[in-house]
Amino acid sequence: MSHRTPRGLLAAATLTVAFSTLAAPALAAPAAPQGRIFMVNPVQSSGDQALTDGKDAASAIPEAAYASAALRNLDSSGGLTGKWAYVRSDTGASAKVADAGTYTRHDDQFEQVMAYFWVNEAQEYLQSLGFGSELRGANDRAQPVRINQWGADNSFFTDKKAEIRFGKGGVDDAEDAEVIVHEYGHAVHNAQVPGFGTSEEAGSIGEAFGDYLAVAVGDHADAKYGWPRKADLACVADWDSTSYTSSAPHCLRRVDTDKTYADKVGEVHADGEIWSRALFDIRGALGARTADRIIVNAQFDFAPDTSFSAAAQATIATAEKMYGAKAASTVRAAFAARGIPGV
Ligand SMILES: [Ca+2]
Ligand SMILES: [Ca+2]
Ligand SMILES: [Ca+2]
Ligand SMILES: [Zn+2]
Repeated sequence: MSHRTPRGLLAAATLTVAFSTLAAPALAAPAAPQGRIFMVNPVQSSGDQALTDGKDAASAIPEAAYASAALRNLDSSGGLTGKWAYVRSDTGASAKVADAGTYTRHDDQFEQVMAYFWVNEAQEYLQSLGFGSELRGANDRAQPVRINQWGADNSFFTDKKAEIRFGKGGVDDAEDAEVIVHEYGHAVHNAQVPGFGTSEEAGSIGEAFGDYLAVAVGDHADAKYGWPRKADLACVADWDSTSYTSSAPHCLRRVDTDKTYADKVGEVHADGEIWSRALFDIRGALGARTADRIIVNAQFDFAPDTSFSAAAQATIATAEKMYGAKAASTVRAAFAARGIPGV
């Protein structure tokens, strides 16, 4: 007995030394800087459908709508440049990381911080699903983002420069994380299949995926950070859309409409709601993680000018390959419910 105690103490002492040696570099690394952001968007997080832009006044949005969150993966430049996002602005001065915790929505720099945070968050979500490690990377590079005065109420992804641009019409577009992540969805699609979206149905799938990814990333972030969500999960861009929708709940689009293939009108945003509802149903049936791994992984196999039918078949085949026949039949049922031909 007597010789055990000293040995035990010695072992404990050795372990303490080992742990402190291991811990030293981690403790020396600086904590990620904090940025002030909206918790997805202020309408969704507050449930207040009466919020309005008020000409970009800071006073139009209560303090409680902001959260402080870590800006991860930044380089050492002091600006919003990092591993997954590269933010530039044509309006106002460039945001400084050192000041990122102080901006209000009235400051041009607030949207820059929002764009950095949410693009990084979206790529981190894809990484957490295995894209870039177990599975092929999906836009796993520094995404160029530009905030631009002259875009009117029109944000877009340009596949020539592979750059996302956010306009400032109505509510500044980059004040709504769902607008940011929607555009990032186009960048993801284009990275997976260069030039994706050359047919009307492929374009609709692109709009649908952007909407779906916006909802998925926001939902993931709400759970991860413990942020409130007081609006329907299926409502996209609750805040940006307050400037162009008259009735509440304010949604740019939804991912839970009853549209089917028979409702096609030949406009990509409208027809995207057929596809996004199928994705939302797959999520409901298989759970977010499994659904999103299938949905994104399948997109590598889409042709740039794919049809709904071919893309649905590719998604069913991916589900079968990754999770087996039962998952495949669940995915098939979601597309069949939308009347997609050939499934
Ligand atoms: Ca603003
Ligand atoms: Ca807007
Ligand atoms: Ca929303
Ligand atoms: Zn779009």
